[in-house]
Amino acid sequence: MLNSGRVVATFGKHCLVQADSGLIDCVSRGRKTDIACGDAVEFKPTGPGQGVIEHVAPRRNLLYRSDPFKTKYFAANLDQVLVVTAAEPGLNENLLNRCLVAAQAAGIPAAIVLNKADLAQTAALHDHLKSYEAIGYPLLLVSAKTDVAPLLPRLAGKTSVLIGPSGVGKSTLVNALVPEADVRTAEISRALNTGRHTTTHTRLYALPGGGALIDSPGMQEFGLHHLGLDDLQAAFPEFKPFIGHCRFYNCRHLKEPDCAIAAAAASGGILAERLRAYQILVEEISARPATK
Ligand SMILES: Nc1nc2c(ncn2[C@@H]2O[C@H](COP(=O)(O)OP(=O)(O)OP(=O)(O)O)[C@@H](O)[C@H]2O)c(=O)[nH]1
Ligand SMILES: [Zn+2]
Repeated sequence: MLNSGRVVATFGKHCLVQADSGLIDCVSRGRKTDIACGDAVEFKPTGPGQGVIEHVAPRRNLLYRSDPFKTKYFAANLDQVLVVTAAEPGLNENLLNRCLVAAQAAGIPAAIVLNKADLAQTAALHDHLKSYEAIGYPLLLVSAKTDVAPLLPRLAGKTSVLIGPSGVGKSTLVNALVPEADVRTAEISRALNTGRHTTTHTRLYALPGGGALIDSPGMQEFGLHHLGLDDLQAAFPEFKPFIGHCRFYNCRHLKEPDCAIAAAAASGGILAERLRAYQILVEEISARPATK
C-alpha cells in the first residue's frame, strides 16, 4: 500500500516527506535530482519512519537552475518566488536578474525582498530597486531582525520560496516568520538520523496562517542553460515597447548599430543593468554548441 505526503526537505538521494504519520525519511528510486521540495509524492513504507518514493505527482511548476552538466532543483508547486537581496553583502545584480528570469521561465510570479532595512546603507539600494518595482516586480523592504510585517500579507496562504546569495538573511527571515522554526529544523535533522548537511539544503516550513515558506541554500551562480532566446524576451517585459525599432530586424541588442534597446538604456528608459544582464544571457546562449 502506498502512502502520500509532501516533500519538506531534500538531501541528495534522500528526502523527507511530511505524511499524516509524521516525517518519513525516503529515498528515491531514480536519479537524485528527480525529487524537489514541495513535491506531492506517494511512498512505500520500508520501516519505521522510512520509505521509498514510488510516484511524484505532476508538478504545477518547478524552479531550477542548470549548467551543461547538471540541473539543480529549488522547489516545485510554488505560488511565488521571493528573491532576497541586502545591502550587506551587497547587490549582485546579474544574479538577481537571473533569478527573475528563471522564475518567469518557470511561470511563477516573482517579488524582490530587500532585507536588512535596519542598516543605513539599505536606503540607497532601496532607491535603486524601485526601478524593478516600475518594471512590475513587487518590492518589499523588511528587516529580519526588527520588522517582517510587510511580508506577512504576501505570504499568507501561499507557497513561497526564498532564493538569493549567501548572507542576505534567508534563514534569519524564516526564523522570524515561522514560529519555532528552530524546533522544526531539529525535527528534520532527527528524522534524517543525523545532523548531516542540514544547513545547506532546501527545507519547507508550514506557515501558521496557512501556506508554506521554503528556505534554499545561498548560491553565487545561477546557470540558465535550459533557457533559449524566446524565454529571455518574455523575461524582460520593459524591452517590449522598443522591440522592432532597431535598425536590424534580427538585432540581438549586443553591439549592433542603431539599437533601440541600447538607446533606451543610454537615455534611462531601460535600466542599464537590466540590459547588461540580458546581454550576458544572450552571449551565453550564442556560445552554446548548436544542438542537432
Ligand atoms: N542587520 C541585519 N542583519 C541581518 C538581518 N537579517 C539577517 N542578518 C544577518 O545577516 C547574516 C546572514 O544571515 P543568514 O540568515 O544566515 O543568511 P542566509 O541568506 O540564510 O545565508 P545562507 O544560509 O548562507 O544562504 C547573519 O549574520 C544575520 O544575523 C537584518 O534584517 N538586519
Ligand atoms: Zn537592438
